[in-house]
Amino acid sequence: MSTAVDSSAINEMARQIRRDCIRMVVTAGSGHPGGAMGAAELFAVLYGVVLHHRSKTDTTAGPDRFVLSNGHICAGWYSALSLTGHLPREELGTHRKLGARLQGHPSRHMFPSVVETSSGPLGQGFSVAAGIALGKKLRRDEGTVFCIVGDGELQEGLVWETALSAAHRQLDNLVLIISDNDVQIDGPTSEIKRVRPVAPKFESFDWHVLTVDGHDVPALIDAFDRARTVREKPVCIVADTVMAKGVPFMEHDPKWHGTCPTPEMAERALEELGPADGWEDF
Ligand SMILES: Cc1ncc(C[n+]2csc(CCOP(=O)(O)OP(=O)(O)O)c2C)c(N)n1
Repeated sequence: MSTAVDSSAINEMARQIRRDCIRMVVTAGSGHPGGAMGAAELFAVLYGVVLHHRSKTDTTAGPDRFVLSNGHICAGWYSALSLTGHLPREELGTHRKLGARLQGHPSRHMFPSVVETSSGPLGQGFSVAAGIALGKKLRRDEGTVFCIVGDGELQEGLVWETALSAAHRQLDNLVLIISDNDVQIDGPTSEIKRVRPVAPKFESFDWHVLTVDGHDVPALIDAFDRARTVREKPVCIVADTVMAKGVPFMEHDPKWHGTCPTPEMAERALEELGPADGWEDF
């Protein structure tokens, strides 16, 4: 159990993830800052508190496993990996560069010791995560498979095939985290193709559902603790998040799904986030 955690350190980690997202996208000249910044506490809590890995260099060695199904928000994931010793900090400057490990969508080919499956085609990562969980069950392996998806991603049919299969197989070693920010690439999810309310949909598919403020670190830690105790059902954590959280002029705006800020905007955004504290910028 993770009760004795200093949540102020995890909040600080989330703030650094947001700074890194802005700087990575601006350094690359393109990318997806908004969803990544909105999921900063999810990455910070997972990598700072929840995930147990035998190896810093090979997280696929278990016992826990992680899949980022909404691969476009990988800037936040790479930042969390760098802040917890899985990557050199300076490698963040190679994001989206040809030949780099830190591709614009996670590449298993380029980074096999961390990326369980390449992701970008929405829905696919979740189905692979469920397959990993089933494999672990069949081998009676310890550990849990954690997978993040976006709310727009829930529009994919594959998500619901996977949800059916995971409940049928009673995959209680699978935890799905939905970053429910009501934003997708072209606008508000509720206007494009409504997926809310999400919790009753997963409940009706026989999942155990927890709903939580996705920026509340103690509440997230508690949800992950509870998720590990559920038996005979997969667990879905519906995390209420804000696109581009932490930078008021970017928050909630679908533009920041996949737009690179100008250098002037980036400067303003970094000012809003406050200076690096405890970590060096890469
Ligand atoms: C199968 C598939 N269809 C379409 C796309 C194009 N696409 C990329 S991201 C995205 C929207 C995803 O929305 P959400 O998961 O809510 O992401 P957020 O805006 O919150 O980052 C779409 C439609 C894709 N990557 N894969």
